[in-house]
Amino acid sequence: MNVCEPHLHSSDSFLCQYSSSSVDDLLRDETVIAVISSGDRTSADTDPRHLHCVLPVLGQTSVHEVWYAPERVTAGRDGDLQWSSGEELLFAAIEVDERDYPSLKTAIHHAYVQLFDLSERRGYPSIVRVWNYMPRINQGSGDTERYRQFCLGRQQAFNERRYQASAYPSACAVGHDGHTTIIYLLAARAPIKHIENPRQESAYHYPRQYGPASPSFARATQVDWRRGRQIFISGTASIVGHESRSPHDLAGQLQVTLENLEVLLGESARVCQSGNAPAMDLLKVYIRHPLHFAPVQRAICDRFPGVPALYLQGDICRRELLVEIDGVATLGHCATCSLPY
Ligand code: 3EB
Repeated sequence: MNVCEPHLHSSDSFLCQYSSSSVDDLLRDETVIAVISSGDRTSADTDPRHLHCVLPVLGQTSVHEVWYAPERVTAGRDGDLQWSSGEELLFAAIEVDERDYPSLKTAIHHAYVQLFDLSERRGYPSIVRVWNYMPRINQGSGDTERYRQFCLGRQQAFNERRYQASAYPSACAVGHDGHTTIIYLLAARAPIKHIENPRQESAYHYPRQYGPASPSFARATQVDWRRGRQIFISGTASIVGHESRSPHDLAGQLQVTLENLEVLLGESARVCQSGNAPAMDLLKVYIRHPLHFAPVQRAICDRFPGVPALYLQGDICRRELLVEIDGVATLGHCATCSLPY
């Protein structure tokens, strides 16, 4: 009898881990493709694999998000870009100071075009996941709101580089109090599959009331690495259909958000023809008000016991939203017979 054992468990994500080791120690490992630091800046970022993010860490002092390739990586800088790559995977990042551009929209457009062109040039055309951290995301009213201007610049870049909506990557877009926008991404050599959430309107189909350009992202993305199949989950918040639920109400939003994640994990299993729901490996939680940290942490630990979670203070792109959760999950499948468990 041929018995398939799961090759991966939720507790041993092979791709990403949180660590509080020193940046220097982490970078000494040549299979580390990226170290994203949050919290206090503890070292000069000279290595192109290291990126410092301005979002304050809640509940800890400083934590690093560490991404691994199974093999030694190559790294470099290219104009404003920093990147590193392994055989299957590219990490790329850009920090843009919008004061160097006519507008936020043009700065974002420029950043995205550069990231897309680098991914193409280096041979990783499948953009899996993008993290967007921008200053004062909720400032401005109506269509001048900065998040909406950001969406315009981003959409223009996707259009120009001929990405169809079905190729939009998973993403998150979170605000902070700093001055520069930080965008980083992971891209793959191999084809990938994007997944939508049946409980939510696709963001790229949000109606006009949310801005002149719909947000360009997928709800989740499936990637088959040699090491196994992973699901990247976009920032997920208290939105059903296209409407915010439980505005300004933390308990209500946590419930809706966790339900949205549940539905998305179920949909990922369905799309990937897996009998099992993906196992959550890691969570990244954005919280608007630092005082909400304890109740958010409690809800997350109840629902995802034992799953490492990083809590950051960040502004969610709709003012009435208080919390957003993203993460990485593993979908087990048998590497030898390709059958789902
Ligand atoms: C939402 O579902 C909440 O603009 O890249 C989540 C994930 C959100 C990504 C983005 C925005 C983005 O619309 C906000």
